Amino acid sequence: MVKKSSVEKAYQLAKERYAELGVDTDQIIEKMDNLAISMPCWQGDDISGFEKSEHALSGGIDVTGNYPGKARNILELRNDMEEALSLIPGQHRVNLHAIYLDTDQAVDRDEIKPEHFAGWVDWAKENGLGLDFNPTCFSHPKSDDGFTLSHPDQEIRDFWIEHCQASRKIGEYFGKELGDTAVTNIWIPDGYKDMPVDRLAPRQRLKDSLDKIFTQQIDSKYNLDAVESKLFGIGSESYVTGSYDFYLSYALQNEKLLCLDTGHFHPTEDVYDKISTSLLYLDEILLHITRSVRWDSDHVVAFDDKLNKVVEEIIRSDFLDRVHVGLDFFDASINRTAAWVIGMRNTQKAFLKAMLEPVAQLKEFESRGDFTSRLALMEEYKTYPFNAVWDYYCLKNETPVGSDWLAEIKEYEKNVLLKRD
Ligand code: RNT
Ligand code: ZN
Repeated sequence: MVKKSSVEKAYQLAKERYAELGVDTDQIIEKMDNLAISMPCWQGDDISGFEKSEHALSGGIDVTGNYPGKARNILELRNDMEEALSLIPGQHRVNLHAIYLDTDQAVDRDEIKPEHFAGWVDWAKENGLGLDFNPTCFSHPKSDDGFTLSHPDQEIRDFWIEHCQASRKIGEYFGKELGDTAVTNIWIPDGYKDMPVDRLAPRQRLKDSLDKIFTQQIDSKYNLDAVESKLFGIGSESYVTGSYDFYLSYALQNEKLLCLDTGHFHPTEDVYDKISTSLLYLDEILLHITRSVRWDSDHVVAFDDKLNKVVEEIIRSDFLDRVHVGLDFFDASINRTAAWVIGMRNTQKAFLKAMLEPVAQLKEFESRGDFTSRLALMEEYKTYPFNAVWDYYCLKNETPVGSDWLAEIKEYEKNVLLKRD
């Protein structure tokens, strides 16, 4: 166990170092309270969900691994999330998919209603959480041929349009009930494995479907809509209807949130560089922070350069109010509860580190054309003692410091997870 007194001592020293730069660490610790991260519920059960009629995972995404302890029902999933959240400082949000409905009957996707999510709202209230939502346009017989909102068959398109409308009503319900705006994010798997002849028609159909979905008026006080682009999926390697250009244009023309999933771009493409441009034209964006290893593999978020650069962009331009931060990963090869803790804490650490940077000073060097100082100092600040501030932040929030959380997860694994079949 990390000693409380050593955390406090290290914090005092770090506080002095940052004060020399004009950075007030106490103030930044308070600012961290504004960071609510949307935790993906689907990490807990490999995106299985709790529909009564079971559907295999489809849509060109894949979960690999067979670590024991997967949540088998809503109660277990909630318990696992509570366990994870108890090891993560701050107040956060939970991101639900439509397939996580809380009901005894089989309800098809176009029939979902707020009442099917009332159990989640009660749970969110009890735990002081916000809720976000996603229509599930995959893992269903009507998406089996790889198309949903851009399907050539009008009847199938209508089914998914109704599902998305029903989903927005659930977002609205969350927002109203919790007094905290929900974000409902539309992602569809639509695309072709091989080269299409007609790249236009599916996009015309998608545009038309989205227009229909959004004719339903919903107060943005309760629900905000986001649209998520993708580069390719398994089985949609050659063409994706909802490409980046498609949704950037759609979001711009229709005042929707653009969802940037950090795994949905070319491996060498800089996602962080898209934030200043999109927020110059759009009011708000949604992030799906994930880690892609060679492909869009949705590994648990690591504290790496890619994460830090995305987060620095948000903080350096003071965009925190306009960026909804969500995570998106699903790894079944490690303890699933630990996966949440690792991904959430890493993201928070990156935010704290970015907040500790003396941005005004660096911008001043830049505006004076002193690029030597800019580079020299940006490099120096990378290794400033931010971790001492992070430890203290955890201590202050009565959450484990350093790796102490792991022992608690191991206990939970032994007492709860390994007792599941
Ligand atoms: C898929 C998208 C999408 C999903 C989740 C489960 O490539 O990233 O966001 O991961 O909705
Ligand atoms: Zn995503």
